Amino acid sequence: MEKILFIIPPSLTYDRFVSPGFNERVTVKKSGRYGSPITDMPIGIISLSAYLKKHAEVEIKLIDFNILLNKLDIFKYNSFVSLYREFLAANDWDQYVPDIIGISTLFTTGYFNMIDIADVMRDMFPKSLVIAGGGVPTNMYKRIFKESTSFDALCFGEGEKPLLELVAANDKRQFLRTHQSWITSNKIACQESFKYDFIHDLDEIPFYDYSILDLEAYGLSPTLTNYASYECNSHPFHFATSRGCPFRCCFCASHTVHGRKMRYYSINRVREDFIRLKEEYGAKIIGFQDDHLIASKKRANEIIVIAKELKLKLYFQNGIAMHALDRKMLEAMKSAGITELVLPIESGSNRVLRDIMNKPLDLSIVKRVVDDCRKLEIDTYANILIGLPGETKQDIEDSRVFLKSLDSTWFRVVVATPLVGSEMFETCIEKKYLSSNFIGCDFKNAVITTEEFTAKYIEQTAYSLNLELNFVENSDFRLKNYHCCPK
Ligand code: B12
Repeated sequence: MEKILFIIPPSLTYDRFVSPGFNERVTVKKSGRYGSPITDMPIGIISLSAYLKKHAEVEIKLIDFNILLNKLDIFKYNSFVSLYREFLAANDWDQYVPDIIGISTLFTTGYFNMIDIADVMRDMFPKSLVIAGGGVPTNMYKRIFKESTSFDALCFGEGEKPLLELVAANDKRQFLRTHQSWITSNKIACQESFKYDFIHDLDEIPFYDYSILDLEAYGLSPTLTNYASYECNSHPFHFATSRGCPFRCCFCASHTVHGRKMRYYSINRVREDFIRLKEEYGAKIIGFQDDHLIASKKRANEIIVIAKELKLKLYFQNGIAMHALDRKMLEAMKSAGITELVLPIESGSNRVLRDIMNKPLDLSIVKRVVDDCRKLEIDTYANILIGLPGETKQDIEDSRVFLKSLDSTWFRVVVATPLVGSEMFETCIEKKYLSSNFIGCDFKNAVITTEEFTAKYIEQTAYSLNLELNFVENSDFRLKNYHCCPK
């Protein structure tokens, strides 16, 4: 029986945790005010766990440091490293010697935490294999191997098949030398290239292994509690019914892990899994994590009908491609009890959408969808980004004027963040637009300075746009709509 320990590093830096920015959500503990780690269920890990358990004899455990940070009443550590060490020692993890330690790092913001955890684990368990997977290892492997000697290998792209083969291999180190989805320092030195090893029919992955999660703790995830209509007495269960996205938005890095071709779970599987979530776990709410749920309108409709039959409440927290949100689709959503939608509008300037973001969206569609949602009493949360390379102050002004005329319920205005793996990141590197702290950056903390604007200007403009669109010009006030949001 192979023992596998998965670890999820804190997804924000220590500095951001102990001194959150003025414009960030904070968590209050007995010892003070701290940044607020987001804790959606880690679908990648519960998918890997389910797949391994189906095909191999494994014992799987998980430590999610974001959950731990949220649960601590008092934070007394002068670094995350002291937290890791004390937590592992206090909970007897040093007695549990895993064969494989797998760190999952999806976000650039978790980069240094991942390196520190690998170093701590290497020190505690010199004989275990230390590996990592997710968007950060896939895109930053050269830098990781330069900065740390603690990793045996990094996974390129999705991990189900590569990890299963690693678990099954008798000589694991030899296997890592030969398989093309495993990145090692030697292969980098020999300039070898790496390949994805995707599962094409997602039905091959069994029901996600929710059993390894501390479900109640994940229930506190702020991504859903942010919604006005969220009912605190119920648990969100995260789920993805597809992988991949064909679009080429310049700010997105998701394709570097999942590719651009859509892959799906069958509708029957979605139904079976929803029923199981309901019956085994008492699920009432599903939080979708698909990048492009509405790639097929017919399929999306079928999913909505299933949820309606099963009386499950649905949240689409990543937003839904707006061109697919025609009146019929919105009506179907409303009749299934959907009372809010995140709209990935991204900019109120057609020039920025088309020429800079490569986003297949036109503002006439935005206006139509927002107006339809208003009529159907669906609250809308408009995602807006400013500060991309190539964007001008005039573009931001054009965007502001358009957004002020839009009746979206709320606006989430954030600063453009150069995600490693995105086209925007490459542009920033090429043009030397990035400040040195870009690794810790998140959507509140601007790091791009161009010939047109400074990072500080973008941060301040995003903040004032937030005040202007959500409060001074609040659409509900403007429309004299004073009743509470619909339930
Ligand atoms: C769900 C999600 C979240 C959840 C994550 C929950 C979790 N722990 O998994 C939450 C809400 C917390 C989140 C937050 C953020 N997110 Co997010 N998120 C996603 C999203 C939509 C889906 C992730 C997912 O479930 N994918 C499906 C599963 C199956 O894939 P996976 O998790 O990648 O896992 C596979 C592989 O990566 C690999 N793998 C993963 N771990 C491991 C470990 C080992 C050992 C191995 C071998 C393999 C392996 O195998 C897995 C199975 O195939 C992705 C987009 C996407 N589709 O990936 C963005 C994405 C990961 N997020 C992104 C970003 C930027 C953020 C935020 C920074 C945004 C923000 N608001 O500030 C924050 C960061 C957190 C913070 N600072 O607090 C970017 C990351 C890019 C980057 N370079 O940083 C992505 C790629 C979106 C994008 N448009 O580019 N996010």
